[in-house]
Amino acid sequence: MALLALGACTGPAEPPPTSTSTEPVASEPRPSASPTVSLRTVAPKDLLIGSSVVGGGHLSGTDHPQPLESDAAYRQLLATQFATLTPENALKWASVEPARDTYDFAAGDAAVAFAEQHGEQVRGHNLMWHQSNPAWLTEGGFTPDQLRQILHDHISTVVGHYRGRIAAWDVANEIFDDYGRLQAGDPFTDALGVGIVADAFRWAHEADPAAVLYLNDYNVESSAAKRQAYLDLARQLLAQGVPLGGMGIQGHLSLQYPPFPPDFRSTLQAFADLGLDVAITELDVRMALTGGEATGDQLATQADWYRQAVAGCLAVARCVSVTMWGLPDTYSWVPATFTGQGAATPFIDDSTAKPAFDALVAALQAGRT
Ligand code: 9MR
Repeated sequence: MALLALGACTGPAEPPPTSTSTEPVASEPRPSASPTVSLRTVAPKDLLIGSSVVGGGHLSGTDHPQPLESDAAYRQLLATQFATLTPENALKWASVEPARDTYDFAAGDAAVAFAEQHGEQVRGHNLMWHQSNPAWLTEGGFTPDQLRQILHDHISTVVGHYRGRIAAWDVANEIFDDYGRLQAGDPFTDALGVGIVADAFRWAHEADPAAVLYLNDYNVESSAAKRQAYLDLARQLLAQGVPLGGMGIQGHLSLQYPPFPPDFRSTLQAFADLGLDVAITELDVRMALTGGEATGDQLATQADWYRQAVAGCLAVARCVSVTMWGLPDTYSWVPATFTGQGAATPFIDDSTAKPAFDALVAALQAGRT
């Protein structure tokens, strides 16, 4: 099969690596052409390849692009390349319940309808988190009992609204810090302790018994303490009969911290061994940019990291999906969050793929190992 039309060497000459560079030296083609192959077509049937739907909803503090509304090439990219989509912001608390008991499903509905129109699944993100909560919730002075009621009503309403249409939900997002302690700032675990997580899963299950319900976090593959906290919690929840169905490994990786996380695959396997589905839910590989540009060497290393992430998922039978976050680079969350960093996704813009795209195609074509 002649599937790869990417990789022609069209870019400028690379600057020599500096003596302080931590990136491996390699020569690799510069990014080039629009993809002529679809990731979802080359992926094995039992591995869904996905993307977030950037923007969506109305979070204060950041000016989010809304390309699903305004950018036809972006819609084309999402429609042709992926088998699962995750609204990046549209279903967060501040977007979906901006005032108490007042719900705004417009952006979420648009993303879900788009996915359905193109035969794609949807992951719902998220139902409790320490960020992107509305002021009415965080500054409302609610008692623990009131917070319990508020969380119940939110989960029942939001999950119920999409009953049968959202295949998997990130129920509890980033509830532990990198030391394995409860993450401060989540209004619900702050007030009610980790026990509220079990209730959140039960309420989500009542609202949509068919949805697979996930814990979800970053650095699980690199922080042993965080990983252990999740393994312990998952065991407890399962022992109590809580409808926990999966563990989401976000996969926000950085070339500034080489090598590729050595425990990536064994982390997926450890959760699979508990009987859970596992998913890579927010994969991206950011890097420090010199003069706003990635070097060929950086792009080659990035491609290899994308390959390793997908290969890790393919090696674990219960790994069901790999979702990339905030693509293409022009819409990624990274530059606004990490000054001087970016180029984190496999696409420069809506129609220009990078070496990471070739690596994804090759890894997916290799199939399950
Ligand atoms: O990419 C998201 C960005 O657009 C939002 O401003 C930000 C705050 O809501 O959240 C980003 O996505 C995060 C995700 O929801 C949870 N894991 C970390 C992601 C990157 O910060």
